[in-house]
Amino acid sequence: MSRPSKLTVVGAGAVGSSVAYAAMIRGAARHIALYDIAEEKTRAEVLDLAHGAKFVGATEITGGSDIAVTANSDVVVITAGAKQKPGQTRIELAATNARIMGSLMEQLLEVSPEAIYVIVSNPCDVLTMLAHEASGLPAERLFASGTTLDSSRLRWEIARRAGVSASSVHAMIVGEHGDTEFPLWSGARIGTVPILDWTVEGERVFDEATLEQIAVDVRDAAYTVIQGKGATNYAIGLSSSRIVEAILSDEAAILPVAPVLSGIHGLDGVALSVPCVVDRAGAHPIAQAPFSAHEQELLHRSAASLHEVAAGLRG
Ligand code: 6V0
Repeated sequence: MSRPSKLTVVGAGAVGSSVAYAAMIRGAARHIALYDIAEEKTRAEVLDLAHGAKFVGATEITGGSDIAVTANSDVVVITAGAKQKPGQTRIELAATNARIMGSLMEQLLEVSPEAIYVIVSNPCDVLTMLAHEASGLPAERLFASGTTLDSSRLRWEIARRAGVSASSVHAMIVGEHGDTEFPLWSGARIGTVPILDWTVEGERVFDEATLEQIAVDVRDAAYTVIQGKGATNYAIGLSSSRIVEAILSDEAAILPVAPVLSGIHGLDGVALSVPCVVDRAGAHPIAQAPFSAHEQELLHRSAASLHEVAAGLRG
């Protein structure tokens, strides 16, 4: 009999506890472990989740501040680390989280050498690059959640204007999870209709200015949420669970996650979100996914920005 699937969520803060909650409700894994150095907080989160066990499918919830709770995981989602403080630069945040990630990865790999690692902590793409270099893991087994969340925000923005369900919108944000991200408009469809051709009561809904506004709103969405409530947690919880489900059910779902690329769109050694097939072996970028010449240029701009941050951290 095969052993039950195990998901470990590292970090029991706003994001990590929401990842565990979403994964529990969606039945993403048979066993969910929560690990954080903050012992009391983690114990409380585990209890609170476990108290809801009656209302969901058969999921075992465990956790604590001993790395042993993470052992033999199939998937590890990493949300540990600081979040951006007012006045703090991205590079300062990156330096703090890179330090945390360095020692964490070493300990996690020791007890879960076969796991697939998904990095959510920010800046998730840069942290993936550094963790990839330090761990030597194959690129498909270590990737950032990247623009999975941003793409969900994009679909919601399009869907509410088009008057259709978000699941019927086929559109993605790619590139960095951050300021240089951009929508792949060239491939965006509502049902089978190219986005620019979509009409409501005979009127076109989307023109270039609307698309530009949507891209800006999606890019800045996190700032808006953080300003109001101090963190973003529900949508990243659901997005991360979605990635875990694709892995554990060997789904071959196409999601915009960010492994370190080699030879994709002429890019090497940089973790950027591009359409990837996600299955039990990890994330595999789709080499033939079409990008317009302008989108290629934007992707290379995103890569240059990430290389710069990573170089700053390598010192
Ligand atoms: P939080 O609520 O401060 O939680 C962070 C947790 O990490 C705390 O409970 C800490 O105790 C814990 N922690 C720190 N160091 C370690 C360590 N060495 N080992 C284990 N645990 C540790 O932050 P929040 O949960 O709001 O955010 C976590 C991270 O997710 C931040 O870096 C955010 O920027 C990032 N996000 C990434 C998103 C994405 O789409 N990639 C989306 C939202 C947030």
